[in-house]
Amino acid sequence: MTTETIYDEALVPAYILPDPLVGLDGAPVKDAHDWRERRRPEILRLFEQEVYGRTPTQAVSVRYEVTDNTPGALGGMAIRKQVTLHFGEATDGPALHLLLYLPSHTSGPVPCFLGLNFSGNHTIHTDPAIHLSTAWMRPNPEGGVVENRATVASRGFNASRWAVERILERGYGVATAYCGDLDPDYDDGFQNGVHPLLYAPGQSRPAADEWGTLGAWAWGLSRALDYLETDSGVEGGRVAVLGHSRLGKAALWAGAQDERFGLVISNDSGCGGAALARRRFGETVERINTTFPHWFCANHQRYNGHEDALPVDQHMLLALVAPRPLYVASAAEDLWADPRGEFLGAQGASPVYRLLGTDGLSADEMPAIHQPVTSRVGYHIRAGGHDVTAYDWECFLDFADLYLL
Ligand code: GTR
Repeated sequence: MTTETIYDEALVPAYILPDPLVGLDGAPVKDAHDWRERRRPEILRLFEQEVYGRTPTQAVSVRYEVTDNTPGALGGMAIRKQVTLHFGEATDGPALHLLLYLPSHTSGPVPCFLGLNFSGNHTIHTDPAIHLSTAWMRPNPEGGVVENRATVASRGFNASRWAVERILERGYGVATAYCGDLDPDYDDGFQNGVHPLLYAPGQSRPAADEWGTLGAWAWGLSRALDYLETDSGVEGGRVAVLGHSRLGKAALWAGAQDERFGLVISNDSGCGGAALARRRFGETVERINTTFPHWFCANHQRYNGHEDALPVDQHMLLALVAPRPLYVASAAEDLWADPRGEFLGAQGASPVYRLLGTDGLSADEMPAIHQPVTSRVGYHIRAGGHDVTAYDWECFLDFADLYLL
């Protein structure tokens, strides 16, 4: 690694952000139509080519297998469903195991939060009826992972990150699936997970401008949404996609590409998520591409140490969500994810929101801790470190009450 990590605002280099409202040819975006027809597709293409890689568009056959449909779960407050999405024709092909809780006390379809989890559905709650994942897991001895597999000791390990009861109480559903079902989180040259299913004949790994692991995770979020749209308990047009950290990056990329998501929430997504790359504060493009060479497309490696050469920055990813509501959450001690860079990302997306006739982020300055900004682009910074807390969920729910309509 060539440079020290920057944790001091005074060391952030001067930079000029690309203007989301000026095309590559230098022509300013004239109006909403021009954004929609010209600049938005251009920005999307740039993120495909230079950052996350292109997502294959060919259809994959998907078979839904309902393995659990239980009213009266969680002491009576929830309907629990577990549905396996089998991709492709092969019986041993990749499959996404979706866990869905819906509130018992509502009648009719409800709005829903959808996000991937890090370590299996069984970690998000102690509910013993959640199927224990049998998939490969990253090493995590404290989390009950033994030889890259979950054990019963993993149950509920990440429950503090999923305010399931609170979400249900407030009238929302919550759906989640393990990211590793889509692509295990290690660099294997894309031989496992869903990539091979979508290779062209004779292809054995993605081209330099084709999807990496974040792309596969985002693709899976859209497949999960396909299912949720068919579930009579869920209001298909009111699904919020969210994610924490690497899964926040995936949620943003999913929300940018798939406009069916009615609300997009990033929690501590940092570098490659909501934080501006050009600030080089905390994690940098070079660091992330070195530690996680499989997350982005191969072309992204060109920008290691050359952030200014990127034709985009992350505010433009956020702008792709416009005019849909967007919420960015940071944590004060999570300097690796650059909270200020995340705030500036949200702010930088705002001109696009305004062009489209809505408000963007209403704050000119970063708000104080625990002072959420609730304009159509929302933002908060809370005390503490890299995590998803009850406070974060309370803010997401308040924001969803306002905008996931
Ligand atoms: C870190 C990585 C971050 C973030 C985080 C996480 O190691 O550098 O970009 O994604 O992991 O996912 O918790």
